[in-house]
Amino acid sequence: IPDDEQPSMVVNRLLDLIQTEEQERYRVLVVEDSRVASTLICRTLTEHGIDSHAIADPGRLLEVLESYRPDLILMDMHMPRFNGVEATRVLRQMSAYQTLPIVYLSGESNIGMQVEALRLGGDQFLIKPFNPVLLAAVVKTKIARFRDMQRSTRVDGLTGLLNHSAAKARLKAMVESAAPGERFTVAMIDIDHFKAVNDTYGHPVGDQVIRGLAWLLKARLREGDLIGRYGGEEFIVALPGTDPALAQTVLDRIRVDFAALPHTHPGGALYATFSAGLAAYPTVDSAAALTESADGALLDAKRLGRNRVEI
Ligand code: GH3
Ligand code: MG
Ligand code: MG
Ligand code: MG
Ligand code: MG
Repeated sequence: IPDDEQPSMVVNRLLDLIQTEEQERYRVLVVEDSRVASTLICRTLTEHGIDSHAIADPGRLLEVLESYRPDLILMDMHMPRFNGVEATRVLRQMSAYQTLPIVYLSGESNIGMQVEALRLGGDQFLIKPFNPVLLAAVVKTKIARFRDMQRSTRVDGLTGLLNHSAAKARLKAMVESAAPGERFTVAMIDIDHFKAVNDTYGHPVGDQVIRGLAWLLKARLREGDLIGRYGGEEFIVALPGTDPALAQTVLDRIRVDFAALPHTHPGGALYATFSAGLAAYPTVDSAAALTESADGALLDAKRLGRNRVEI
């Protein structure tokens, strides 16, 4: 790979490969007091398909982080009102920004200062004037890894659904951001007599049953619906804009199809069922009360004989 200013086709191709499967474009916040520098940085990022937003005053950092939600910060070091290193140190004390990639892009050539900047929370140090290809590569690779890491803390490994804490957080956000008059229904779903499946066919076959239900839920529900694996063989679902009667119809169809879904095991196929309980927002108006109420309805469904959906 040549290291002159003109990137070869090979280098450009390598860069393109870094961001291929992501649907959401990468977002970079540029903190830079020089207008000339920030224009050049943002143009370079745009040329590589990366969105950016520039601020000259780190005093606005927290407010802009909230609204723009960048995947990475490109941080200048020396700015009139505030120091980039100080800003970074402050961000690292906030739980929300502990792992956000922060890359310095500064004219500071003193190695001691650079090391200190990294020690206080920076992830990498790039020097001005910058090489545009190196800048794009650093930004893309850092963001790709950051997104992978964020994803792995939210997603359940067996099913690919949101895990317990991510599903809970999503439900809480649904309640907090609900507009007046908005409604949705929450369902707690639990596979029936699942212990017997494990005891009879073994844990790996039990896992396949769990994955089967996860697949069916993903296939049948909409893009904006919340689907999470709440516990071992328990799932949580929330259907925006859906009243309990409609949610019951939707889940009843899934229930019937799940009961007919064969799960193969070495000796043939087994069939499983689930029970579900529903709770409706805003009749029930907090995330905790919604899961509790849906859990109560689930218990009713179990008592009433299982393989049914109760409100
Ligand atoms: P019920 O109809 O009342 O829900 O009966 P159940 O047997 O499904 O209820 P219970 O909650 O007692 O059993 C759930 C079982 O799920 C117990 C646990 O060993 C099993 N389990 C939990 N997580 C997993 C998992 O990830 N994989 C497998 N294969 N089994 C799991
Ligand atoms: Mg500066
Ligand atoms: Mg259970
Ligand atoms: Mg149980
Ligand atoms: Mg169960």
